[in-house]
Amino acid sequence: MKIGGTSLEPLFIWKKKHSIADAVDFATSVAATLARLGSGAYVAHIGNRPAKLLELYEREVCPFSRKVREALSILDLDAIVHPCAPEPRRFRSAVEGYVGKFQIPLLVDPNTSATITDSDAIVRYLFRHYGDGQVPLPLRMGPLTDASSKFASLLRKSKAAESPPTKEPDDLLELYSYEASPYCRLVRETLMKWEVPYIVHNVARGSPKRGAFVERTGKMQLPYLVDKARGIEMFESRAIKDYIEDHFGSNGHRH
Ligand SMILES: N[C@@H](CCC(=O)N[C@@H](CS)C(=O)NCC(=O)O)C(=O)O
Repeated sequence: MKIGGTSLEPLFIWKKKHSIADAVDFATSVAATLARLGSGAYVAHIGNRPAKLLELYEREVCPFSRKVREALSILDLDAIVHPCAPEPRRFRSAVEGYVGKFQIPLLVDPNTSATITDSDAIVRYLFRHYGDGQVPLPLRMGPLTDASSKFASLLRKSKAAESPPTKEPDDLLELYSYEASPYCRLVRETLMKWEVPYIVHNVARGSPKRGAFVERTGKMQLPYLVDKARGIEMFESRAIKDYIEDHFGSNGHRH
């Protein structure tokens, strides 16, 4: 069909592949990024690199965890992520073991043996140890930072549904991502839902790791999932979400 010389075919194909619910889901993910003024979209302030991977216990929809993920993206830092669902199960005792109670975000740095809670303390620590010591404005506006992050969490609250525990994967998944990407968020939410631990390779805009990524995959597109145990690598948030649901969700034990 053509209107005013413009073919509407692409629109119909898009509608067939995506439901209205998908469109709303993506729109609120974009809005969450906008609420935080795109913080975590660009790399900056890079300093020393850690020899061993940092470990983060967090929750995708937790406003305080978001601040820490933004800092990791800005500083181009990878980490082992232990995503905690709203009713945390898999990592509850590990967090309680470190903190004495369940509180996230929790950063464990095996390089310095530091164990830090409180998002502002973690952000300051990261920029001091792995940056140039300067915390960027969107992360140091106190109550305004927290309010905008809480608003972003509100927009994605429906993604925090409770899920039954599932089998832990044998090997850590690896996700190429960055905090401000609306598509990457959809994947991270699915990992949170099933509490699937993974290594996050943050490759925000300007990341020095982007060249190697393109060499490896042939193009610059995120998210990108690697499941070494199964020899799987894939693009496309929808396909990755389905893959996680199929292999690590409630049907995971069947694979
Ligand atoms: N001031 C702390 C607040 C952290 C906080 O309130 N975290 C919540 C999650 S957003 C929590 O751990 N709640 C306990 C629970 O979920 O059981 C920070 O900035 O990190």
